[in-house]
Amino acid sequence: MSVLTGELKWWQQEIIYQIYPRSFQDSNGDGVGDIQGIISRLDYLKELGVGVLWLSPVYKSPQVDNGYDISDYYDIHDEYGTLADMDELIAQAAARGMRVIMDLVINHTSDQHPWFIESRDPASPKRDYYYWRDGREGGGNPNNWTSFFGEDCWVYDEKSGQYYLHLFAKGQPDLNYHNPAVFEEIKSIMRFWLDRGIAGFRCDVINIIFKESLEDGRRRLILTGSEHYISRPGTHEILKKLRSEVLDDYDCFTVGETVFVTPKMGQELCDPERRELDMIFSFEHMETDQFIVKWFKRKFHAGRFGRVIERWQQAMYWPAVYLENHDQPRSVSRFADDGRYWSESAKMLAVLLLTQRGTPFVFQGEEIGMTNFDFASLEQLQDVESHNIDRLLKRFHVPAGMRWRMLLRTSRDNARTPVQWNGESGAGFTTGSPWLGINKNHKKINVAAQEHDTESVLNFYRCLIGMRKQREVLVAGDFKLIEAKRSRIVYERSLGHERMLIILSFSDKPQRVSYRGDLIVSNYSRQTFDGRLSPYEAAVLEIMM
Ligand code: ISL
Ligand code: CA
Repeated sequence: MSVLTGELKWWQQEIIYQIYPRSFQDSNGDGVGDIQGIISRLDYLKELGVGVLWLSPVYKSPQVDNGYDISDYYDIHDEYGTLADMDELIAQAAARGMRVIMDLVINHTSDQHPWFIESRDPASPKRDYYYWRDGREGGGNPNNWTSFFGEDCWVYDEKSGQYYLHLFAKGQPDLNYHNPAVFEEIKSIMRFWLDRGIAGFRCDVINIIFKESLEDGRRRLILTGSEHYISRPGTHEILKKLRSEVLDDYDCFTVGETVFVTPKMGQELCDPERRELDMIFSFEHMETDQFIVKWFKRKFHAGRFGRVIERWQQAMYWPAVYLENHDQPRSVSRFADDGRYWSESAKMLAVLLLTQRGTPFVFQGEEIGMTNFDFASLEQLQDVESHNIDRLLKRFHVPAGMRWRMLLRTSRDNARTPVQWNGESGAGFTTGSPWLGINKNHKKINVAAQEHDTESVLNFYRCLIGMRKQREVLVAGDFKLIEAKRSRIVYERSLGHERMLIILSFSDKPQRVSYRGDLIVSNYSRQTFDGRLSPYEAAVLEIMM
């Protein structure tokens, strides 16, 4: 599926920047990022060279899961601002040639959403907006499913005498897509925002929205029951209809977050002929350092990583390329070295991100090489998932030291610490007390320190983004894996007569390779390439044909 037909669409030529609004920029000193804060950084984003901003949810929300629990889809969360602020952001971005996309969280709402509150009354017309079921005969949950956040996925509601389903936190009841009224509600929500001028959606856990049946699942270590809802035909139907009944009326695109997808499922979800999604985020490359479940780590292996990347580069018509988001630990801490070779490592990963086929997504702070959170106690973590998991592991008598090590490496808060704008006490993020701790390394790793340093990670990103825009071979050229082993990944991009070779070291030891060509990108200050690779070196060679 790697042959492209016709011209590239605008969203295939842009670099997308993910903003986690809570942690991006606070404008009023309450310690929480907000929309005015984002507006104040638009020039920075423009200069970085990104063309689209994806905002994690800014809708009204009790913030049980930082906005992924929505209580009003038609309004902005108070801490973040107002609808007028959002309109201003869209307009100010447009004035700089940038577009904004929003997160569309439609698998579930908040339990504080008026639909859910009404639905707790069994006689309410909203009852069927959610999955309400009787317990089993003799007591207990309606089925044996388990949730994404390490708990049961049913809650018994005294008021209505039944249980409701939630695949994520208790405060996130799942919507029932067997009910056509729910589908109509979603269509109006999408139109509301598209009419305000947004350019598309990142669709949260979109491949699991349709539950085909609520029967017991095969028992598994994680997500018992998932065979009943992962990429079922009902989901494909909904996506096709959202496309033809809403999205087709706008110049927009969608990128679906899809969990537990295989390349075949992924390809089916965004095959242009089928007209469902435009791109998806797959997770297999993020799982190469995990052992069955994310809380059990295995050593990162660049060879395994490279082979997974290759598989998805080949499988997808148009890949969404990313190494970080708000749910994953920081890439430089995870896949390379955030110590001695921090700068080389962050730049090497930038090359990996920006030389693959597809549309790259940069997560806030990745462009300055932000590292994992240096938290020192569980109390410093805010994420509902981290606390649930710790409780669950404790119940299974996993020793405290082991639980701690797991959280250090896997907590989603690793990615969620405030953006490090400068070396001052609030890191330029806030003048108040930040909602989540700021990494102590902000004294060294920050935007202000990198802004005018020609050797900085930030300026490396700027150059590379600029170069990618000039060279279509990097955007759309064929991808061919040449080598993938523990110490390095090498691949080739080609388009017509153009050929580039990308050599990435994942080792802290020097290596020798036999590739030669004109050196056009290096994360070391070199003019030519003679086959010697320094630790974590990245070299892009142009090969004349
Ligand atoms: O982050 C994960 C595990 O640590 C994933 O399983 C994650 O829960 C899954 O990718 C779904 O993520 C999305 O939906 C969640 C929300 O908490 C995440 O932040 C969001 O990206 C529920 O809305
Ligand atoms: Ca604020």
